[in-house]
Amino acid sequence: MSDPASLLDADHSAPTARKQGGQTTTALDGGAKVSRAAYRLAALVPAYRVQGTIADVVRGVRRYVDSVLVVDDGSPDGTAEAARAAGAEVVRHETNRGKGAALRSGLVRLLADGYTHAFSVDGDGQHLPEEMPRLIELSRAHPGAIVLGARRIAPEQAPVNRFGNEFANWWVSLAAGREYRDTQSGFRIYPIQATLELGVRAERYEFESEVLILAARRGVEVVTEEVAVHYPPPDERVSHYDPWRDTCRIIITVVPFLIGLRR
Ligand SMILES: Nc1nc2c(ncn2[C@@H]2O[C@H](COP(=O)(O)OP(=O)(O)OP(=O)(O)O)[C@@H](O)[C@H]2O)c(=O)[nH]1
Ligand SMILES: [Mg+2]
Repeated sequence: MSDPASLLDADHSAPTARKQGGQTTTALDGGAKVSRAAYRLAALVPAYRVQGTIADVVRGVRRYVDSVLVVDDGSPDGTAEAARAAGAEVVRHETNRGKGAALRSGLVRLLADGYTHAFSVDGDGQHLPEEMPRLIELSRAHPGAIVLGARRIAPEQAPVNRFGNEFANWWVSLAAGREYRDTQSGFRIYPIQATLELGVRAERYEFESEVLILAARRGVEVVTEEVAVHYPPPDERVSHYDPWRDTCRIIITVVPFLIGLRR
């Protein structure tokens, strides 16, 4: 496994890279130019009522990134305090606005702070920090791309979620016009500016689906890498995902693309 420090410092120059004003830029498929020399990565953790897990998440991910931003989305518990005590910067929404709204707030804040890339990691501890280096390496090699960590979920780990995931994958892939293996994974690296420019509207869990549909339609590359995840036993799991409500929201996001109301 790569040493985190080398990932932060390495300069992976691609064959198409060329020097421009002292910085190396690379022309990408969508015409976007990303400065390789200026690659700056922060972790972005959307968090809602995760006071029991957030400190470990912050400590786990900070080894691999320049800083950790937690967006506490109106949690009534001690999520924000625990995140701060573990060394994260915290942005707080006064009321709960949803995972998508939290990710968008975080992306805007990180861009203003000079970061080029954001590694989104769930606050409930399901994502494994040790899986980050491979994705970071891919992101450095494809700085204009969204790097997607496709979760390896064993059938016995989450039978209900599995059906919902397959269902969402099918619809989202149809609207995107290309096949995606895991459209719901929140373990991703976003090129911040390009992602904000997609104009994603979703406020809740549909954010992840809408990003992938818009990315496919606008020519933003998506690179997928399989990752392991941790699923605690069902009685210990805290999930805010409501299979009916949130799956309906995904369908409502997808349909306008299918009937030509959105492009
Ligand atoms: N900011 C914010 N984060 C949220 C909200 N709902 C969920 N999250 C975070 O999003 C991440 C994923 O939420 P989960 O409820 O675990 O959803 P999931 O991982 O897709 O579903 P499970 O497989 O059931 O765990 C966690 O880090 C939550 O803290 C919200 O309303 N606002
Ligand atoms: Mg979860």
